[in-house]
Amino acid sequence: MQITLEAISGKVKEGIRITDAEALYLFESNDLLGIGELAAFVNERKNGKRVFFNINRHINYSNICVKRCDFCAFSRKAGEAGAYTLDHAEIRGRASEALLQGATELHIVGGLHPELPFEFYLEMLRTLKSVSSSLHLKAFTAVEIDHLAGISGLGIRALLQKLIEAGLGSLPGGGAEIFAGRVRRKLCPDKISGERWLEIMEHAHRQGLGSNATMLYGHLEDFADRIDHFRRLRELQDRTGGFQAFVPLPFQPENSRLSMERVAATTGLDDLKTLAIARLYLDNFENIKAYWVMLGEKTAQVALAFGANDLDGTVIEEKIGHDAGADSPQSLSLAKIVRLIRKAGKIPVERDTLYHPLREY
Ligand code: V47
Ligand code: SF4
Repeated sequence: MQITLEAISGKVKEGIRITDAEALYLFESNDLLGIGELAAFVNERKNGKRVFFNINRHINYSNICVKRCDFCAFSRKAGEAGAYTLDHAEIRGRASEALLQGATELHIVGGLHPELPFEFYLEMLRTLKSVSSSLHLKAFTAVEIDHLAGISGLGIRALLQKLIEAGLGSLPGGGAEIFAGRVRRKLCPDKISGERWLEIMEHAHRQGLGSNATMLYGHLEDFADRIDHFRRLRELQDRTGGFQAFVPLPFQPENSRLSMERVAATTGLDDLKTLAIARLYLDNFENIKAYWVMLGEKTAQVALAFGANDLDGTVIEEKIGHDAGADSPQSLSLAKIVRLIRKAGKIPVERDTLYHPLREY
């Protein structure tokens, strides 16, 4: 049968999965509104008019990293200008501030530090939990988990168990970049492979740790690579059900080696289409997050009409996107998030990290 948007729409409405060829057809189509309408239909069927957000704070404990991913404007070598590592007192101070501002979650990630001992990470989690046992610690990408396995000498299962005992609540979705080896070898040649990222997530899910999944797009990949990424996530989600949300991350082109190669920022059309196709393809993901830090507030708001049901959070002190030139503000107030969602004709719902509703506005 010939692939058309009408045929895809018929399948989707019957709850039948779209194929890779159909996803490619959608990526190559310029019928943004047709694709968006279908994604919005699927989203409303799952989530009604409710749009989630949470109150969180990012803590990037160190930007010192032994890797040099071509797209990253955040990392520094030890001793380089701008390199920093927060000590536990500073980390505790940030958590206390976050608590006063109503945060329920801390999003904690950093570079792969050449010298910090494993105990630093355990102590960091314990310190944060001692600020308030109710703060959810969403910490360490699969790339950091692999690094911690290396420095602790532990297998992934034993390592995760120790981190859980110290207070880890879930894993963020970073480090996935793009799984396809051909692109990954150019983009971040010495980072763990896509296969290893998926293996670590599978371990985490089987140990009861939820996680998110990201995809960094708009650099060297093509549409087939994005679909390959989606397919591997959908397959893992079929096996474990452990992914809480999918978060597409548009490449921010400033201050990195990749920007020297004149990779331009993504367009609004590409951002909205990618979100909408993610909603259609990833039929086993409940939540598609429009991450306003990288999309910008206005595109993130419009994304709510293209299949997204989560605006992430109030996000205080984000560094990774802002070091790479993201021109969104450093944080959004609760009032502003609520307004963005209401003005999109939706109902704002504050959630916790595990997507339990806390308060409807
Ligand atoms: O892994 C790095 C990406 C990620 C750039 O799980 C860049 O809820 C764009 O994963 N342009 C970290 N992206 C951020 C992240 C994240 C953010 C928000 C929510 C969640 C979640 C996860 O940022 C990295 C990398 O993929 N990144 N540099 C850049 N120049
Ligand atoms: Fe290091 Fe992560 Fe930046 Fe790569 S993306 S250089 S691993 S901080």
